Amino acid sequence: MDRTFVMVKPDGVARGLTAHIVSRFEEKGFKLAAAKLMQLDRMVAEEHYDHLRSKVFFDELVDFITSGPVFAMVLEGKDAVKNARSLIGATNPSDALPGTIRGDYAIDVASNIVHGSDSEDNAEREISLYFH
Ligand code: DAT
Ligand code: MG
Repeated sequence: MDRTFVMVKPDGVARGLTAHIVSRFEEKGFKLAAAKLMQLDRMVAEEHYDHLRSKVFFDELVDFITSGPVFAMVLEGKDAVKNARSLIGATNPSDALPGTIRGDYAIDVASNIVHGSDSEDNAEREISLYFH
C-alpha cells in the first residue's frame, strides 16, 4: 500500500484542529497507520526542511515548527503522496482552493497548518525521520 507522511503543524494543534484534520484524511479514504503528538527539536526540524536551508525564511520556519507540539502521521492509501497533497492544497493559503485544508483553515504561508510529503522518496525519508 502507498504511504505518505503528514503532520499537523503547531498552529493546527494549538487551534484544536488536530482531530478535525485527521478526519479530513480519513473521510478522503486514507487509513491512519501511525501517529504521535511530539515536540520537534531544532535538529529534526532542520533535517526535515534541509532543502530550504538557503531560503531567507528558514530560521523563521524552524522557529515556527518547533514552537509547540505537532501531530505526526503515516497515512496509507492509493497514490498517497499525490492524494494527500491535493487535499492539503497549495503552499500559500492565498492560492489554496476552498475545500482543501489550507484553503479552508489557513491564511498565512508561514503558518499553513499542515505538512505533506512532496514525493515518495521524501515520504520514506520523513517517515524514518519521525517514526524510528
Ligand atoms: P509545502 O509545505 O507546500 O511542501 P515547501 O516545502 O516549499 O512547501 O515549504 C515548506 C514550508 O515552508 C511551507 O509549508 C511554509 C514555509 N514557506 C514556504 N514558502 C515560504 C515563504 N515564502 N515565506 C514563509 N514561509 C514559507
Ligand atoms: Mg514541502
